[in-house]
Amino acid sequence: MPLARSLSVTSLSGLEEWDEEFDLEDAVLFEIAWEVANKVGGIYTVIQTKARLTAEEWGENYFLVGPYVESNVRTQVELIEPTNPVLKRTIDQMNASGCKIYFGRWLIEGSPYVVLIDVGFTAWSLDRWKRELWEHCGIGVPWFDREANDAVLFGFLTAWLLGEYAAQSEESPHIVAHFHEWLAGLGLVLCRQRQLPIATIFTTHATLLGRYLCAGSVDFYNNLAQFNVDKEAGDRQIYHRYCLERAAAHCTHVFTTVSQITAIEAEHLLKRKPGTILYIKFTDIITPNGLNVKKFSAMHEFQNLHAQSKSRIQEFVRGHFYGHLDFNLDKCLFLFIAGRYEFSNKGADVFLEALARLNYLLRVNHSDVTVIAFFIMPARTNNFNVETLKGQAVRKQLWDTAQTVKERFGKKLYESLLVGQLPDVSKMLDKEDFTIMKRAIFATQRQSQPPVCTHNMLEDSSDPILSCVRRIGLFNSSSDRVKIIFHPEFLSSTSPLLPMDYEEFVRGCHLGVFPSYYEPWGYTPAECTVMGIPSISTNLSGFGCFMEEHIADPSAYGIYILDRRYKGVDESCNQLTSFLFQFCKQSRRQRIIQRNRTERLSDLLDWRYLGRFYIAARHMALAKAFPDTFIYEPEETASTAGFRYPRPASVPPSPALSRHSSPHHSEAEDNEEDERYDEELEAEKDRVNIRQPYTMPVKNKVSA
Ligand code: G6P
Ligand code: 1S3
Repeated sequence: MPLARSLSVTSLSGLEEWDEEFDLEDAVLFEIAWEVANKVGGIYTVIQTKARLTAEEWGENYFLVGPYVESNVRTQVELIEPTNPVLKRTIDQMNASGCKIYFGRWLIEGSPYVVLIDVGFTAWSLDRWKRELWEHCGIGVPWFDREANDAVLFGFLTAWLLGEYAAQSEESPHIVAHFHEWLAGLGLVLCRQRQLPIATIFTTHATLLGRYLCAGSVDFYNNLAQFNVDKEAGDRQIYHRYCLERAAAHCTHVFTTVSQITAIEAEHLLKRKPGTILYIKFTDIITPNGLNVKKFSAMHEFQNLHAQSKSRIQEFVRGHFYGHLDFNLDKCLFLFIAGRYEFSNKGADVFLEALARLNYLLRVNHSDVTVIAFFIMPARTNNFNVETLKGQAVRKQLWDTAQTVKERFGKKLYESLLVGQLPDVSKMLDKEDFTIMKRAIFATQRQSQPPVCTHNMLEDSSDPILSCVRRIGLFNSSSDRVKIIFHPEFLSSTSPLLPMDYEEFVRGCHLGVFPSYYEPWGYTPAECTVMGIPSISTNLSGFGCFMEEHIADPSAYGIYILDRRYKGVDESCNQLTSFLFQFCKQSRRQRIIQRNRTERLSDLLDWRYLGRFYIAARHMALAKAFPDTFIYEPEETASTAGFRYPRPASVPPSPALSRHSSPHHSEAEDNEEDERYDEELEAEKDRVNIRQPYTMPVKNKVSA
């Protein structure tokens, strides 16, 4: 019996209500990726956050397929018997033929079903499958590339699974198989080569060659059309991987990627533009990455969370800079960059250079602001360094000392009050108290500067961040207004040093800085946005371009977009320095207003809004693979105008505009300014919450 599945999304402020009813017949969706229940990078976030919405739409007919990794399964998956009888027969049949396939529920929002394949268990088939791959597809995979070997095993096993599912179905099924990234791409190629009745989608989250080329010293975007792709891939010893990726991109019914900029890259490097279907040229379909946006019942709850998390970071800073706390923590701004450690692709090089220039500007302008820039990028280490651990121990000791003296003080005060006397404050602290305190203060004396790096690096002398810090001379000295802390490990709430998880840490910071050169999408600034934390991204990142397209004045909303496309590195560094310097000049009130504006953009990044592009891709694929059953109607394809957040009603929070008329301003003037801002804030809220008409680039509709 046909299943009518509907999805209703009506709660997005300012964005079009979305209420669709469409008939998916008996269609089944398999979504295949190496990062299903297996965190490696950004694709995990895509799949994990999108699962709830996809499960709402496809219900019992949605299956994620990934590799079986025992440690992940132990913590994230509840293994159960397959619920779907066809899938049960499929898995039983494969397990009886020498495979090891598990079925379970992934314990995340939406609790989707997962089919997990133990690729190692079938490694004995590797050589046979490689030969088949060579004979049928002309792709040779060398023995030494372990990741590519896994891709071969995973590819053959997923194609087997899908083929078996089709064979076990009583009536001819309508299967959609959505493959992510080259590691999963071979399954798609084999489905097509074996002519299985499956609608296929391939999403690339970055191109292999793009990532490799950008990491070298290549003027990537100006030469996109000129690269000799085969030679470049061969030179980098990734030709076989490149072939797997390109084959998947060309075999698929629908090819998508996460941003317009990566679509252009794919067109030149993979020789197919995402969204086009062979012969029928549908409009481009880009599937931008979304997030599950958490809504608080109290509108300003996220501001309170910022204050709480900030105070925890301040505690860490107190320890890290012990003996050198000669700056005002209340005037200290926390900046951070985080992600995979690709020094120049992620823009850590530009950030460091801009920090050096900012340090100079803050010093010559006698600013009382101190900037602490955190670099959270995992590198090879052998644990925390002694000096950093000592810092936190000293802080703890000072805290304990203060508590001891406070208790002794309190006891004396209490005794004095008991006998009906006001205490003689000069005698409240005795010699012993002073000894305790002096001893504690002596312990805080330190000969060295506060360390730049929190860990012992294995490649200290050649590490790119540390080498750059040495060159620009930002060593956390007292005269520096910009301090640097390099934490070469992802954050964890169980860390003895900075016991915070990533989300908590981001909430406590003031600004995320992501000046990437190569960034197909970029989750880090998106995560900042939904937490109400302003960020800097670039017009070479998918996120930056997306925000530029949808917001009339991004910087007014705390979305700073650095120009790395039309400017040289030096100019980009200057622009970044200027963004940072302007940010440092904001008052607390301006920062609060800006955070409110940033947080209001969350709906734009919610899967409840962005999920529609995935839906459109699936409909396109169904229509292409099963034209007798499904018709895709690309209505309004000409319009790509889309939604645009208007310029905020009030002036952007520019420091220049908020200066007091006289240096000796009165309290009344202060209050007046506060009231003005509150009114502006209210006006903005009303303005942005008006429902704006939204025109979808493509209208998703499948008629049965
Ligand atoms: C939030 C809190 C305020 C706090 C402010 C600090 O808005 O609700 O109580 O004063 O954060 O902002 P800042 O930008 O200085 O960290
Ligand atoms: C990729 O992960 P990355 O950090 O290596 O995929 C992510 C998810 O689509 C994307 O956000 C990121 O830009 C890509 O680079």
